[in-house]
Parts: sequence; C-alpha cells; structure tokens
Amino acid sequence: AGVSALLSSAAYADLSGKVIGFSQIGSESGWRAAETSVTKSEAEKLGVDLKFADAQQKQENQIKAIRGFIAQGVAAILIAPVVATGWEEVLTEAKEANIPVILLDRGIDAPQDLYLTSVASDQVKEGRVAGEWLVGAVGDKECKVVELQGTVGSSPAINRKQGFEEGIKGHANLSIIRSQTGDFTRAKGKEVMEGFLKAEDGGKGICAVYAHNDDMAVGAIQAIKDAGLKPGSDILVVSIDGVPDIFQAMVAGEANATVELTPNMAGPAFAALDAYLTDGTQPEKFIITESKLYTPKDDPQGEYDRRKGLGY
Ligand code: GZL
Repeated sequence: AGVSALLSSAAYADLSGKVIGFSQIGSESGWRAAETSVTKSEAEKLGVDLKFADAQQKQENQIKAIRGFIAQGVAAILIAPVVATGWEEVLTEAKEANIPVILLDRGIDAPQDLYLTSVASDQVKEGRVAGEWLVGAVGDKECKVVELQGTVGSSPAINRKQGFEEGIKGHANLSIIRSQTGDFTRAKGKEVMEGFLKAEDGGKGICAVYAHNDDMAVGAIQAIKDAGLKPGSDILVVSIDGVPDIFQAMVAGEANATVELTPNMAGPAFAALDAYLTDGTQPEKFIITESKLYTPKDDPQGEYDRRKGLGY
C-alpha cells in the first residue's frame, strides 16, 4: 500500500503553497475585472499563493512586475500581455531562471519556447462570428459599419479586425467606413462613437457599430442615444465578451449580438501548470477556449442574472 500511495501522490502533486506571479493588464473592462476575480478564486481553491500585479495597461509595468517575480523566485508566472510585441527579453530572463510562463487571454509574437502554454479564445473566430451575424441581420440591404477597435497592437484587436473582415467578405453591401481604437474602455468607446456620429451627418449614414468588446459597445450605445438615435434598431450593435451589461442592453432592445469570451482562463492554466510541475508533462502550446454567439433570442435577462456576481 505504501508504494502505490507514494506513486499516486507523486502523480497528483498539487499547487498548494506554490507562489505564482500574475501580471494582469489592468481593469479596463468588465471582462478584465471578471478574469481577475475568477483567477484569484481559482488560485484560492488550489491553495496557490498568488502575487497579483495590475499594470494599468502599460507594458513597462508588466515587464517590471515580471522581473520582480523572477527576483522573488516564484514557481510560475501568469501574464495577460497587453500588446503582442516586446516580450522576448524578459521572457528569456524567466526561461533562464527556469520559471515557467503561461499566457492568458492574449497572444504574443515571440518564439513559442518562451512560454509553457497560451490559454485564449480564437479571436479571429470571434470577429468572424460577429461579421457573419451582421451579414445575416442585414440581408442584401446596404450597411455602412463603423468599428471600435481594441487596444492598438494587442492580439485581440488585430485578430478581431481580421475575423470580422473575413465574416463580411463577399458581401459588397457591407462596408467598414470608419475604424478607430477605443482601447477596450467604455469612456473611449463613447468618445470615438461621438466622433463617428458627428462625421457621418449625425449618424444617419451608419447602419451598425462593431466593437471589439462589450464595454466599448456600451459606451457607443450611450453616444447613439445622446445623438437622438435608437441603438439596436437605427444603428445595430454587435460586440464581443458577453458581460452582464450587454445582456442588460439586449433586454432594453439596445444591443443585438455578442460573442461570449470566458473569463476563466486560469482554470486550464493551473491544470496545465500542475501537470508540468508534477512530472514535466508538456501541455498543448495553445489551449483554445469556447466562443458562443448570443442574441436577444437567447434569454438575455437569464444570461445577465447568471453572470452577476462573477466579478464583472
Ligand atoms: C480578449 C481580452 C480583451 C477583452 C476586453 O481576450 O484580452 O481584453 O475582450 C479586455 O474586454 O480589455
């Protein structure tokens, strides 16, 4: 019995007591806040001592935090990388210190041996699903679209733009007439949408707004209302994340579609890390989380209720 117990315990060494650093981007959106709270509760469940660093959306703050984790000799580092470039030097330092790195929710342009795995959604697919929904919604009617992009240089902004263009390709009645970053925030989304409305004769020429996240869409909804137009009907609203407030907007008839992004990237990350630290198991390099389209036909009130209290 002793030997098998020894073997089985070796196979299931857990993460309890391990010190793990988490370099989080910031709290720019409801989704980001939910990811932070879900990560903290997953860590607590596992007995992980999570060292949390909020970078206020600045890459230099993330790099500083990562260097701090390396100096501290943490067991592993989680990073949600604000932009896709500029990570090779600091990730090489982590590799040389033998500290495994796991990327959460955004990707980077760097050699794949610099991180253990990357847990994220298929962001191109998210954009494509949004584009395909709009194609279905407008039929062969002309539809001029304005686009609120995410943070410049971030993998979701690059991928969701590409995916949406793929989704509307071949439908000449749809065109993106203006596209600008709202940096994934409500305030900026509202401000940029105000500019689009002014530039387009008070919004008369705009058929839809595609926002790379729900927070910018919620900001845009306010701007559309301030301009005396009806979001959800005069101007269709399609976005990504699936935060409670977009479901609330659907209940009010002010939003038309969202592609859900799970805030639980940490669960798969901790599982991969546990297996790796226990017996060197190499995880898939890319762990892709599910994306799901929701429209007002999908019980938005129920979806709102299900998400309240998850830390959004
Ligand atoms: C996408 C994630 C994005 C969310 C935004 O995976 O990085 O960052 O869609 C957040 O809400 O700002």
